[in-house]
Amino acid sequence: MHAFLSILLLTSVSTSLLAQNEPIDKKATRETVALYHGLKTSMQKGFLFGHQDDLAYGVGWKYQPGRSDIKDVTGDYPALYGWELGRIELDHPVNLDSVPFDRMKGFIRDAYDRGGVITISWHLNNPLTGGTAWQPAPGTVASILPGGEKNALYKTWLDKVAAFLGSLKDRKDRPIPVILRLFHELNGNWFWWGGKNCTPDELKRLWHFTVGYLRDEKGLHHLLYAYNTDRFTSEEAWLEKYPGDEWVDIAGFDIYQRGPNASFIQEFSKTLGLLEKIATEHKKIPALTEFGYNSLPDSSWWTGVFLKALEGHKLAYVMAWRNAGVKQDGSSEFYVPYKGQASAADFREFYKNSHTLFQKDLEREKIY
Ligand code: BMA
Repeated sequence: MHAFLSILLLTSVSTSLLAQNEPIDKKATRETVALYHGLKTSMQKGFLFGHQDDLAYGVGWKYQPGRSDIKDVTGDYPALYGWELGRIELDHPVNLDSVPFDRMKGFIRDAYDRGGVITISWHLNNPLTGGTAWQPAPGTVASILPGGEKNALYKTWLDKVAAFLGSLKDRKDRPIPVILRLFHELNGNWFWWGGKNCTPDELKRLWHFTVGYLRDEKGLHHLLYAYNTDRFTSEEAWLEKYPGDEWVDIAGFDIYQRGPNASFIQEFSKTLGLLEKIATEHKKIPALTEFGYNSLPDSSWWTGVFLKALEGHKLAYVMAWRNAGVKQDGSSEFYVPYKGQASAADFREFYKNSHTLFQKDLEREKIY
């Protein structure tokens, strides 16, 4: 009797441990579960290197089949690709950075075909005012929660996102797993869902509603969910709007260098330590969901600053923001080198480092 009870107990303990070691979606597809475990395994060796909009354009070029600034510099593709859905909610054919959604679908398929990992963000407009994501207004989050005046509108927006995500299929017609990064940088005040523009409780309810809608109403089971803040200085700050362990797969933050190297290395490294602690305690996969040093003015930034700060830390992936080049307003924006850029040679050294994983490393890792 005693032995029987303890076996029972052991079984239930190991099941609950196991339960925390799986995607939050209990019906996640085989490939999605494989990605989840693949990331946990690959992070023991190093981090996947990712880049936003990598295949769509780079500095000085747009839509050249097979091209990528990372490939121009290293001869290899990134391991992870970021894409953005802003304006899909308005039925626009192109996103807020002019990337056509139909082309995006093709790029996602090509990357997945090579074993690449896909992550998607959504700078959705303000559903209350019709302004952009950067135009907060009091009551916006409350207005789209169930019972709110814009909940029905928000559901139609989620329907469009779900249709796009649902249409991402591989050559065998199976859904392509996507890391969906909802309501990013939510500790900053610049987005309508961020900082003081809503209460922690409102954001948590919005998260629960959104995940529940996509997963249970729309039946999408090829998604991992990433929760990320901007730079932060304490565990409490990161957790302020955290929707709970059963609602998040990946834990991350975004950070951009805007000041001197030494203080950036110190802050970045300290923040990575905090993230690792949080990820361990909450059994989540840690990731640097966005980073960059605009226009890369330091020719040895990759090995001298970025790698230095990452030393001794474990992350599943890091994702550099987009190589927009010269934008319509005349300003310039890029975060990975293009051929001939000052930090290109150093980026090749970074590429050779055993902790940085690109496409060719993925072929060995078999992440899916
Ligand atoms: C910002 C900039 C903008 C862009 C936005 C959404 O950080 O790159 O140019 O429109 O992200 O992708």
